[in-house]
Amino acid sequence: MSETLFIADLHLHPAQPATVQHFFNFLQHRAPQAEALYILGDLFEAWLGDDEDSPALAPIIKALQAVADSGTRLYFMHGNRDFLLGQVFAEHCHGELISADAHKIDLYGTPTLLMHGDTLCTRDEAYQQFRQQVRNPAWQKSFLALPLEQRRQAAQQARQQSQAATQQKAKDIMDVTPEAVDSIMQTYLVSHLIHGHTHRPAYHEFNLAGQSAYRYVVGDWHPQQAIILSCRPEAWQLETWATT
Ligand code: LP5
Ligand code: MN
Repeated sequence: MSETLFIADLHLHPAQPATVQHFFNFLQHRAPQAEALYILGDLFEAWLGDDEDSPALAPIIKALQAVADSGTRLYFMHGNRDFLLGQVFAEHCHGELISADAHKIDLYGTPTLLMHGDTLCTRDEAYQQFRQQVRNPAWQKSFLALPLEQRRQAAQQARQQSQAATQQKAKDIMDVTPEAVDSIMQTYLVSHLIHGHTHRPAYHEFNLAGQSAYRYVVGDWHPQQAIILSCRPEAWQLETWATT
Protein backbone atom coordinates (compact mmCIF):
# COMPACT_ATOMS: atom_id res chain seq x y z
CA MET A 1 0.00 0.00 0.00
CA SER A 2 1.17 3.58 -0.62
CA GLU A 3 1.57 4.58 2.98
CA THR A 4 4.51 5.81 5.04
CA LEU A 5 4.39 5.78 8.83
CA PHE A 6 6.24 8.06 11.26
CA ILE A 7 6.74 7.40 14.95
CA ALA A 8 9.08 8.75 17.66
CA ASP A 9 9.77 8.84 21.38
CA LEU A 10 8.98 5.27 22.33
CA HIS A 11 11.63 5.37 25.07
CA LEU A 12 11.67 1.56 25.21
CA HIS A 13 12.98 0.24 28.50
CA PRO A 14 12.81 -3.20 30.16
CA ALA A 15 11.10 -1.57 33.16
CA GLN A 16 8.14 -0.63 30.91
CA PRO A 17 7.15 -3.98 29.34
CA ALA A 18 3.64 -2.77 28.50
CA THR A 19 5.00 -0.08 26.15
CA VAL A 20 7.32 -2.64 24.56
CA GLN A 21 4.30 -4.92 24.05
CA HIS A 22 2.32 -2.04 22.55
CA PHE A 23 5.18 -1.49 20.10
CA PHE A 24 5.22 -5.21 19.21
CA ASN A 25 1.50 -4.99 18.44
CA PHE A 26 2.18 -2.02 16.21
CA LEU A 27 5.02 -3.83 14.42
CA GLN A 28 2.91 -6.91 13.92
CA HIS A 29 -0.48 -5.43 13.03
CA ARG A 30 0.04 -1.91 11.70
CA ALA A 31 3.55 -1.42 10.30
CA PRO A 32 3.53 -4.24 7.70
CA GLN A 33 0.77 -2.41 5.78
CA ALA A 34 3.14 0.47 5.12
CA GLU A 35 5.87 0.66 2.50
CA ALA A 36 8.13 2.55 4.91
CA LEU A 37 8.42 3.19 8.64
CA TYR A 38 10.48 6.09 9.95
CA ILE A 39 11.46 6.04 13.62
CA LEU A 40 12.31 9.68 14.27
CA GLY A 41 14.49 9.17 17.35
CA ASP A 42 14.24 8.07 20.98
CA LEU A 43 13.28 4.51 20.16
CA PHE A 44 15.12 3.66 23.37
CA GLU A 45 15.10 5.22 26.83
CA ALA A 46 18.89 5.31 26.57
CA TRP A 47 21.29 3.77 24.07
CA LEU A 48 24.81 3.08 25.28
CA GLY A 49 26.33 1.90 22.02
CA ASP A 50 25.75 -0.91 19.54
CA ASP A 51 27.54 -3.34 21.88
CA GLU A 52 24.51 -3.00 24.21
CA ASP A 53 23.89 -6.52 25.54
CA SER A 54 20.61 -6.28 27.45
CA PRO A 55 18.62 -9.53 27.02
CA ALA A 56 15.50 -7.37 26.59
CA LEU A 57 16.88 -6.26 23.24
CA ALA A 58 16.69 -9.55 21.30
CA PRO A 59 12.88 -9.64 20.89
CA ILE A 60 12.86 -5.98 19.82
CA ILE A 61 15.45 -6.65 17.13
CA LYS A 62 13.54 -9.73 16.00
CA ALA A 63 10.28 -7.77 15.71
CA LEU A 64 11.99 -4.99 13.72
CA GLN A 65 13.61 -7.55 11.42
CA ALA A 66 10.22 -9.17 10.82
CA VAL A 67 8.72 -5.85 9.71
CA ALA A 68 11.66 -5.11 7.41
CA ASP A 69 11.50 -8.64 6.01
CA SER A 70 7.78 -8.20 5.31
CA GLY A 71 8.75 -5.48 2.82
CA THR A 72 8.40 -2.31 4.95
CA ARG A 73 11.53 -0.17 4.57
CA LEU A 74 12.79 0.71 8.03
CA TYR A 75 14.61 3.95 8.84
CA PHE A 76 16.09 5.14 12.12
CA MET A 77 16.94 8.71 13.09
CA HIS A 78 18.72 9.75 16.27
CA GLY A 79 16.99 11.20 19.31
CA ASN A 80 18.49 12.87 22.36
CA ARG A 81 18.39 9.54 24.24
CA ASP A 82 19.72 7.25 21.52
CA PHE A 83 22.15 9.41 19.56
CA LEU A 84 24.74 6.63 19.98
CA LEU A 85 22.65 4.24 17.93
CA GLY A 86 24.82 3.17 15.03
CA GLN A 87 24.83 1.59 11.60
CA VAL A 88 25.58 -1.80 13.17
CA PHE A 89 22.31 -1.81 15.09
CA ALA A 90 20.29 -0.45 12.14
CA GLU A 91 21.64 -3.10 9.79
CA HIS A 92 21.12 -5.79 12.39
CA CYS A 93 17.42 -4.83 12.31
CA HIS A 94 17.49 -4.91 8.47
CA GLY A 95 16.96 -1.16 8.48
CA GLU A 96 18.90 1.95 7.62
CA LEU A 97 20.31 4.68 9.85
CA ILE A 98 19.84 8.31 8.81
CA SER A 99 22.51 10.06 10.80
CA ALA A 100 21.78 13.67 9.73
CA ASP A 101 19.86 15.94 12.15
CA ALA A 102 17.56 16.94 9.30
CA HIS A 103 16.71 14.73 6.35
CA LYS A 104 14.67 15.75 3.31
CA ILE A 105 12.53 13.18 1.52
CA ASP A 106 10.05 13.23 -1.32
CA LEU A 107 6.81 12.07 0.30
CA TYR A 108 4.46 11.23 -2.56
CA GLY A 109 5.49 14.37 -4.39
CA THR A 110 5.78 16.64 -1.32
CA PRO A 111 9.32 17.64 -0.31
CA THR A 112 9.30 16.98 3.44
CA LEU A 113 11.85 17.52 6.17
CA LEU A 114 12.26 14.91 8.92
CA MET A 115 13.87 15.70 12.27
CA HIS A 116 13.87 14.44 15.84
CA GLY A 117 13.03 17.99 16.92
CA ASP A 118 15.49 18.65 19.76
CA THR A 119 17.60 21.05 17.68
CA LEU A 120 14.51 23.24 17.24
CA CYS A 121 14.29 23.90 21.00
CA THR A 122 16.85 26.68 20.85
CA ARG A 123 15.62 28.50 23.99
CA ASP A 124 16.66 25.46 26.07
CA GLU A 125 20.25 26.62 26.32
CA ALA A 126 21.30 24.11 29.01
CA TYR A 127 20.13 21.27 26.80
CA GLN A 128 21.81 22.67 23.68
CA GLN A 129 25.09 22.90 25.61
CA PHE A 130 24.75 19.30 26.79
CA ARG A 131 23.92 18.29 23.23
CA GLN A 132 26.97 19.99 21.81
CA GLN A 133 29.16 18.05 24.21
CA VAL A 134 27.67 14.61 23.60
CA ARG A 135 27.41 15.00 19.82
CA ASN A 136 31.12 15.76 19.59
CA PRO A 137 32.77 12.80 17.79
CA ALA A 138 35.82 12.87 20.09
CA TRP A 139 33.56 12.76 23.19
CA GLN A 140 31.58 9.89 21.67
CA LYS A 141 34.73 7.94 20.85
CA SER A 142 36.01 8.13 24.40
CA PHE A 143 32.55 7.44 25.90
CA LEU A 144 32.10 4.35 23.73
CA ALA A 145 35.52 3.09 24.84
CA LEU A 146 34.32 2.92 28.48
CA PRO A 147 33.12 -0.42 29.86
CA LEU A 148 29.39 -0.92 29.30
CA GLU A 149 28.65 -0.87 33.03
CA GLN A 150 30.33 2.51 33.42
CA ARG A 151 28.34 3.88 30.46
CA ARG A 152 25.15 2.50 32.02
CA GLN A 153 25.87 4.35 35.26
CA ALA A 154 26.66 7.60 33.42
CA ALA A 155 23.42 7.33 31.46
CA GLN A 156 21.47 6.74 34.66
CA GLN A 157 23.04 9.80 36.22
CA ALA A 158 22.32 11.86 33.12
CA ARG A 159 18.68 10.71 33.13
CA GLN A 160 18.31 11.70 36.79
CA GLN A 161 19.86 15.11 36.19
CA SER A 162 17.70 15.61 33.13
CA GLN A 163 14.53 14.76 35.04
CA ALA A 164 15.45 17.21 37.79
CA ALA A 165 16.37 19.90 35.24
CA THR A 166 13.20 19.55 33.15
CA GLN A 167 11.01 19.93 36.25
CA GLN A 168 12.58 23.34 36.85
CA LYS A 169 12.30 24.58 33.27
CA ALA A 170 9.44 26.73 32.02
CA LYS A 171 7.22 24.59 29.74
CA ASP A 172 7.55 26.90 26.75
CA ILE A 173 11.35 26.71 26.53
CA MET A 174 10.97 22.95 25.99
CA ASP A 175 8.91 23.54 22.86
CA VAL A 176 10.29 24.44 19.45
CA THR A 177 11.24 28.03 18.71
CA PRO A 178 9.14 29.31 15.76
CA GLU A 179 12.17 31.12 14.30
CA ALA A 180 14.21 27.89 14.35
CA VAL A 181 11.39 26.09 12.52
CA ASP A 182 11.16 28.84 9.88
CA SER A 183 14.90 28.94 9.42
CA ILE A 184 15.45 25.20 8.88
CA MET A 185 12.43 24.94 6.56
CA GLN A 186 13.75 27.82 4.47
CA THR A 187 17.24 26.31 4.38
CA TYR A 188 15.86 23.00 3.07
CA LEU A 189 13.22 24.65 0.86
CA VAL A 190 10.29 22.70 2.29
CA SER A 191 6.77 23.59 3.33
CA HIS A 192 6.27 20.36 5.32
CA LEU A 193 8.11 19.29 8.48
CA ILE A 194 7.62 16.14 10.57
CA HIS A 195 9.23 15.72 13.99
CA GLY A 196 8.81 14.38 17.53
CA HIS A 197 10.66 15.07 20.80
CA THR A 198 8.36 17.69 22.37
CA HIS A 199 5.66 15.15 23.33
CA ARG A 200 3.10 17.65 22.00
CA PRO A 201 1.47 15.75 19.15
CA ALA A 202 -0.25 18.22 16.86
CA TYR A 203 -0.78 19.54 13.38
CA HIS A 204 0.30 23.15 12.87
CA GLU A 205 -0.48 25.23 9.82
CA PHE A 206 1.36 28.55 9.65
CA ASN A 207 2.70 31.20 7.37
CA LEU A 208 6.25 30.83 6.10
CA ALA A 209 7.48 33.74 4.01
CA GLY A 210 3.99 34.34 2.61
CA GLN A 211 3.24 30.67 1.87
CA SER A 212 1.31 28.04 3.84
CA ALA A 213 3.55 25.69 5.80
CA TYR A 214 2.75 22.58 7.80
CA ARG A 215 4.35 20.99 10.86
CA TYR A 216 3.30 17.56 12.07
CA VAL A 217 4.41 16.52 15.55
CA VAL A 218 4.14 12.84 16.51
CA GLY A 219 3.60 11.87 20.15
CA ASP A 220 5.50 9.89 22.75
CA TRP A 221 4.46 6.30 23.53
CA HIS A 222 2.50 5.09 26.52
CA PRO A 223 1.63 1.53 27.57
CA GLN A 224 -1.52 1.41 25.44
CA GLN A 225 -1.52 4.53 23.37
CA ALA A 226 0.60 6.43 20.88
CA ILE A 227 -0.01 9.17 18.35
CA ILE A 228 1.59 8.31 15.05
CA LEU A 229 1.50 9.88 11.59
CA SER A 230 0.24 8.06 8.53
CA CYS A 231 0.99 9.62 5.14
CA ARG A 232 -0.74 8.41 2.00
CA PRO A 233 -0.71 10.19 -1.34
CA GLU A 234 -4.26 11.43 -0.73
CA ALA A 235 -4.04 12.37 2.97
CA TRP A 236 -1.72 12.80 5.93
CA GLN A 237 -3.24 11.97 9.28
CA LEU A 238 -2.18 11.88 12.91
CA GLU A 239 -3.77 8.77 14.30
CA THR A 240 -4.00 7.05 17.65
CA TRP A 241 -2.46 3.60 17.79
CA ALA A 242 -4.17 1.92 20.72
CA THR A 243 -3.97 -1.59 22.12
CA THR A 244 -7.41 -2.60 23.31
O1 LP5 B 1 15.37 13.24 27.96
P1 LP5 B 1 14.37 14.11 28.63
O2 LP5 B 1 13.02 13.99 28.02
O3 LP5 B 1 14.35 13.92 30.12
O4 LP5 B 1 14.83 15.61 28.45
C1 LP5 B 1 15.41 16.07 27.24
C2 LP5 B 1 16.74 16.74 27.57
N1 LP5 B 1 17.62 15.83 28.29
C3 LP5 B 1 18.47 15.02 27.67
C4 LP5 B 1 19.39 14.18 28.53
C5 LP5 B 1 19.05 12.73 28.37
O5 LP5 B 1 17.77 12.43 28.91
C6 LP5 B 1 20.09 11.89 29.11
C7 LP5 B 1 20.04 10.46 28.72
C8 LP5 B 1 20.89 10.17 27.57
C9 LP5 B 1 21.37 8.76 27.55
C10 LP5 B 1 22.39 8.61 26.48
C11 LP5 B 1 23.46 7.67 26.67
C12 LP5 B 1 24.69 8.06 27.40
C13 LP5 B 1 25.07 9.48 27.51
C14 LP5 B 1 25.72 9.80 28.85
C15 LP5 B 1 25.95 11.27 29.05
C16 LP5 B 1 26.89 11.60 30.14
O6 LP5 B 1 18.53 14.91 26.46
C17 LP5 B 1 16.48 17.95 28.43
C18 LP5 B 1 15.53 18.88 27.68
C19 LP5 B 1 14.24 18.13 27.38
O7 LP5 B 1 14.54 16.97 26.60
C20 LP5 B 1 13.24 18.96 26.59
O8 LP5 B 1 13.74 19.30 25.32
O9 LP5 B 1 15.27 20.02 28.48
O10 LP5 B 1 17.72 18.60 28.60
C21 LP5 B 1 18.28 18.59 29.84
O11 LP5 B 1 17.67 18.23 30.82
C22 LP5 B 1 19.72 19.05 29.92
C23 LP5 B 1 20.02 19.67 31.26
O12 LP5 B 1 19.38 20.92 31.31
C24 LP5 B 1 21.50 19.78 31.51
C25 LP5 B 1 22.31 18.50 31.37
C26 LP5 B 1 21.95 17.37 32.35
C27 LP5 B 1 22.74 16.11 32.07
C28 LP5 B 1 24.13 16.14 32.67
C29 LP5 B 1 24.85 14.85 32.45
C30 LP5 B 1 25.87 14.59 33.48
C31 LP5 B 1 26.25 13.13 33.46
C32 LP5 B 1 27.33 12.79 34.40
C33 LP5 B 1 27.81 11.40 34.17
C34 LP5 B 1 29.02 11.06 34.90
MN1 MN C 1 13.59 13.32 22.44
